[in-house]
Amino acid sequence: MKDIFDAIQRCAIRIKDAIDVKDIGYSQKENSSGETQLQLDIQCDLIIEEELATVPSVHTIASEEKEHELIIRENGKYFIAYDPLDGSSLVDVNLSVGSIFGIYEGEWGARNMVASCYVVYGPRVEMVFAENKTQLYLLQAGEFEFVKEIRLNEKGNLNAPGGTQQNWTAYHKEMVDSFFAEGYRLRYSGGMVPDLHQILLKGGGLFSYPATSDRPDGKLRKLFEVFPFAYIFKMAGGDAIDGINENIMALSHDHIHGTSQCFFGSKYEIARVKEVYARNNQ
Ligand code: P6P
Repeated sequence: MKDIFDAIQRCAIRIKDAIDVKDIGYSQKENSSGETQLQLDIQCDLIIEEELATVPSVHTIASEEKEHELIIRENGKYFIAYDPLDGSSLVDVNLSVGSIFGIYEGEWGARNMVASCYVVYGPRVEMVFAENKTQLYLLQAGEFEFVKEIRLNEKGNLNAPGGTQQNWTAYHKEMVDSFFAEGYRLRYSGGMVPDLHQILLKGGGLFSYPATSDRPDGKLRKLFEVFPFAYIFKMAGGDAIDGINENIMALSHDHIHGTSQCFFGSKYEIARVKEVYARNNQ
């Protein structure tokens, strides 16, 4: 696993340099989700492909920016799904963005996840890596230095409600509002990585991206985004669910770009989501 950790560090340093250049125009291409790709999306995808391809333990990689997986070496052990630059459209308004990595052993699938990682490119570049615990690293003078283990409080006070509100179900809106009525603060930038990073580092809260009338299967991708953050939150003493199944890490995926509604947070908030969704999906 250390060879993967080291490769992700090299990716992060190269991607940070790529972000710092001035031209971030759109390409003429679309990704598998029909989103127009920034030149930067394509560049960051190539950086990660180059670096992961040098790692002997890697079998196959899959990018959110590419339709199909790429077999690197048949005798490899790990399958790595990555979102090269999540929230990349926020770069041109100078908001934080991130890279997300899901590391699966032997085959794709939540049950095979053995580690996950994200890098957040903001005023500072930080990395969170979860294997048996969730650990924070800070990029300083070209090296990622260990900072601390991240542990969530039982209850937080940040509320990050994703999705188009006019397309929420009535019971989801009622649930989101119930947290505001308890004094929770709205913290939502539209970037999954910084929005979840804030909840992790500020002790807790709730990030939600529900099924909506325009996105009945949710927006966020299981292999690239949902399972990696679910793993990170669970290893940090929080929880994650899809609102329907008991265990999100037992969810199957119909194809590598499959999506799911998802909720990540402290135990108190996730218990509320479970109760509301169970009551309204009987
Ligand atoms: P909405 C960015 O495009 C992204 O994939 C995630 O980073 C983010 O959490 C979500 O979409 C934001 O979606 O519909 O709330 O703008």
